[in-house]
Amino acid sequence: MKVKKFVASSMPEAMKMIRAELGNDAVILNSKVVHKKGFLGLFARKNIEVIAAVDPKPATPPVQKIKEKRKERTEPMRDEQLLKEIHELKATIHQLSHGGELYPTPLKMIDGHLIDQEISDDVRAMFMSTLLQRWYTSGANASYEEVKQWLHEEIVHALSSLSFGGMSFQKKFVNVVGPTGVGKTTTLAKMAADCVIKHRKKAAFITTDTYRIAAIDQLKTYAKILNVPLEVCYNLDDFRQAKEKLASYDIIFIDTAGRNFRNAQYVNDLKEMIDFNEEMETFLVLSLTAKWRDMKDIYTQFSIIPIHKFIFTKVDETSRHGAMLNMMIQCGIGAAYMTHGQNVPDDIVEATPQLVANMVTGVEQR
Ligand SMILES: Nc1nc2c(ncn2[C@@H]2O[C@H](COP(=O)(O)OP(=O)(O)OP(=O)(O)O)[C@@H](O)[C@H]2O)c(=O)[nH]1
Ligand SMILES: [Mg+2]
Repeated sequence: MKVKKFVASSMPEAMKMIRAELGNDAVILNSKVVHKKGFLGLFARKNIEVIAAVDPKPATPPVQKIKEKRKERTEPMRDEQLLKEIHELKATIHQLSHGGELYPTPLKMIDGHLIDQEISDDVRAMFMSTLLQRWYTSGANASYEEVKQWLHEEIVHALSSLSFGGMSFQKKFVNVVGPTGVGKTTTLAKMAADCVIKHRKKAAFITTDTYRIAAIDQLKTYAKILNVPLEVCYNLDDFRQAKEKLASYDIIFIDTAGRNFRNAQYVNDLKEMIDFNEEMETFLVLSLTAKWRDMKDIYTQFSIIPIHKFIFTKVDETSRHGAMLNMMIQCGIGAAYMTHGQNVPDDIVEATPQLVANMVTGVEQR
């Protein structure tokens, strides 16, 4: 880390010097007012002394920078004074991100927006720390709209390392799992329609949902409309037989029964019924109308089977979209699709980090 002291007549002047010498990634470690003595002790001038630092490593996404800085805290540093100042700065940032009251107005408004979107406290603190750093390094005079734009960029950065986009078409089996009534069957029908109509693949359905009488009929209706076969499986033997029978098909869509996710036995039953091998792409379907803490419990329950991506449904039924951001950041799993209505095959879009950022910030960007 390169650390340097700057003395200027005003904060904007100091920021200009810092940007020119250390670049836009520089962070302010400390600032104070100093008095420069004039002739014979007269005409003392007020100046601003700013200590700034920059990490000479190549550009790292800001969210990752925060994580790296946390790691650095444990490493011994030679300069005791610098270490003290960094700790003071961290304490200030922590205080700001937890109190909120001390934020400059545009950041305070952003914090309120994140709370309204039901972003969890730790995810919110992570974004607010990054925004606060950007606020000071950019001259501390950005507007609310500019800070919102930064938030959009930071969300895209934070999600950029996760896997996004629809079916890979690399796996023969596509499987949807999740709690009751989230839209698994409807979403599977939308995905199958896309596969048959747009991608001209030879598709088939398997259902292991034999708990509700109407469940088989529901999928049968979609199979009829799409003119694809449907096999009903009651156990792993049935599943293996269906697999053989449908061997000549390109993609097989598997519907599963929604059960109370609190019952761990349900997820174990799924393992008994479906052969989760490397040919299978499994999506955990979550409704945005659910509480995000419940979503987390659902994920924990389902994590004994390999979950490739999330599908977020019922986006049209809520204006709070923070839950999906919380889930993706905390579980380290991206999203395949978002669904926004009951119409098959229309109400589905492929998920992207930009789309998530658009929904959370309200900033429209492609
Ligand atoms: N508003 C809205 N409704 C949806 C969406 N997706 C599904 N639904 C509706 O949600 C209800 C349940 O959908 P299903 O597809 O049967 O849900 P499921 O997860 O298969 O349900 P179980 O098999 O009983 O666990 C139906 O009325 C669907 O039309 C969506 O994106 N938005
Ligand atoms: Mg269903």
